[in-house]
Amino acid sequence: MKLIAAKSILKANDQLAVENRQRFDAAGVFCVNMVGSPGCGKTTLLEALFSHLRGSLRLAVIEGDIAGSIDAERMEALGVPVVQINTEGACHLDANMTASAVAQLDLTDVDLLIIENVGNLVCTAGFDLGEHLRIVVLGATEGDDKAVKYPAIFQGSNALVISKTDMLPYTNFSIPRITADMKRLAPDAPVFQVAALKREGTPKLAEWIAEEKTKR
Ligand SMILES: Nc1nc2c(ncn2[C@@H]2O[C@H](COP(=O)(O)OP(=O)(O)OP(=O)(O)O)[C@@H](O)[C@H]2O)c(=O)[nH]1
Ligand SMILES: [Mg+2]
Repeated sequence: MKLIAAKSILKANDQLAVENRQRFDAAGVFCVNMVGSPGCGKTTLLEALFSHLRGSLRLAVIEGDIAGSIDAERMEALGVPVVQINTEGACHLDANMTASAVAQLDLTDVDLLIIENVGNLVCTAGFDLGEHLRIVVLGATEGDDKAVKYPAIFQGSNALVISKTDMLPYTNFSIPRITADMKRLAPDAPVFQVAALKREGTPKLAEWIAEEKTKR
């Protein structure tokens, strides 16, 4: 019997992630990995962030989806350079897929690269892509218990974005509860509240990302 431990696969991924990060650093590219469950509002948030940042930073996107190019088309419509990765079933991106996508981009033209990971709160947690920041997005319609139930992704993130806050009046989602849970899991991570469709809260998040970039 041949047995491959998941640990060794993760180790190989970590090595590739280090190489991706070195590549980004050498090119002066700041990389953000955006994670969250399907439909939590990642692409809509990207659309808002780009409208705020495009005057000051040169942007590019890698879109991770199991199939199709819907999100990449949304980015293309904004004139943002984009590479779509189709994982064909895999529930997360890994550092190897990221490296292949990065090879399709001209990094000399990029200041901020945002990777929209496959919609998933579980598998995405275990795979470093080489990013500088990981941002987890949680919709106000998804339940305020998610940090307790899916701790790894929250623990491994540098910020929590509560999205769709315009829906708060229609749910029992408690901002104090999720904020307290995030504080316990990732004490240094700020919590943002956004309603991306209305561009509410998104300027502040864009400002924070730009500020984090200057720290590298
Ligand atoms: N009410 C409300 N709906 C939103 C907001 N942001 C996104 N949505 C809606 O949520 C749905 C999913 O949004 P997307 O941005 O495509 O979500 P996503 O996380 O990129 O989805 P996947 O890539 O499939 O994982 C769409 O119908 C959006 O219009 C918001 O601020 N308020
Ligand atoms: Mg999307």
